[in-house]
Amino acid sequence: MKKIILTLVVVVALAAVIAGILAALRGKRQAKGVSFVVELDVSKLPEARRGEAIAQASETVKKRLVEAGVQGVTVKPIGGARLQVEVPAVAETEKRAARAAIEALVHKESRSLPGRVVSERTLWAEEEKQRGGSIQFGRKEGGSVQVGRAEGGSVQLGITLKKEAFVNSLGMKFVPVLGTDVLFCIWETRVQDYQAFVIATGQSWEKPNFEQGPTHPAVNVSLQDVKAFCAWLTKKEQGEGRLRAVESYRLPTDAEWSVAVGLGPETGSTPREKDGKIKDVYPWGKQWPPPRGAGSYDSRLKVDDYEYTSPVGSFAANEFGLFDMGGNVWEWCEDLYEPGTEWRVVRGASWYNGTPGRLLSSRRGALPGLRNVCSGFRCVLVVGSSSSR
Ligand SMILES: [Ca+2]
Ligand SMILES: [Ca+2]
Repeated sequence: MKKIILTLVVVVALAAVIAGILAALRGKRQAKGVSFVVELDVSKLPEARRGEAIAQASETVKKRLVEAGVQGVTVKPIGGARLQVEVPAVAETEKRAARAAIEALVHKESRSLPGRVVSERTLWAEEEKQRGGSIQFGRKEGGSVQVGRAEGGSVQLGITLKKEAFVNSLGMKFVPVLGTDVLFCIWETRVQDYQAFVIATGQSWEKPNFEQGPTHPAVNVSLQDVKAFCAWLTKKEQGEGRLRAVESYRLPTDAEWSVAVGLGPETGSTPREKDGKIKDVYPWGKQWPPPRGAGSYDSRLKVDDYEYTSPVGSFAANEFGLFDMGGNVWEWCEDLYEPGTEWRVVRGASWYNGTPGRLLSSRRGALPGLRNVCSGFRCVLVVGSSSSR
């Protein structure tokens, strides 16, 4: 009898140990990734256009994920109006953030085709294979979801999906720019935007000696004027509950502007040291002279049909969806051209410029911050998470 009881105890104990080992093994199992099925709502499209629209949404979503540094992602239509999105190396605990990110991305990239995630499945790996270059999804302060890439210990953040494609009270549109923590206005600040500020505050504003419509970029604005515009708009929209207390408008920094124009790493620590250093890179690419439609520049280049400024957004947008980064008006930045001086930085050249040196993406204009007819500005929106890294 005693023997039987002892055997039973041993068997139960062994079973418990085996169960424990299995549980521990399960716990250590690595997620290889996650697969989502996204269903697109095509009900508003005529039947004949649905197939093409689904294929297009699939391609755009994939492209944006790749641009954000997500490696090994696959996106493919799987019949019906459904897309299968497989993202590698997402930890089980981060699945929800990944799901929200994918959903928001689909929503953003297929505006006419609202989509939602209808199923998700974890893809398990046999062994741990996570190394540098793996994908991380995470939430930052303020609840924003970001897609990014971890490489050699440092995390390069990708798309900020909170407030993506934010439109403010003046109709100014803002989009995230990969590699910065802010949203950039896709346009230079327009006459109609600046006019609202002038009317509300009684700010003096002298119009230029050429014709400008309401969607042309505002000119004759000093650095002090444009900073006052940003402060006024921040206060107004915080008061209206459109912006949270941690959110605000300002000018881009010189470094943020470089990222937004698509420049690679620059050498030098001040705008002056970086000025004109990277040769042969222009906002439209590497060729000279610029191709037709490159932007609003000196009419002698024959790339546009405007003698002075053009309406914002008249030419193709860059990879981030930003217009007129090159040309139309020089854009004020936050920085001093060089510490210890009063010179301020403007970027991107204007309708008045047409020489190769002036039009380089790396070119800085150094101005005393005063009003002139070639300089305007572009706003960025700080979303309140830039201090967390
Ligand atoms: Ca022109
Ligand atoms: Ca410009």
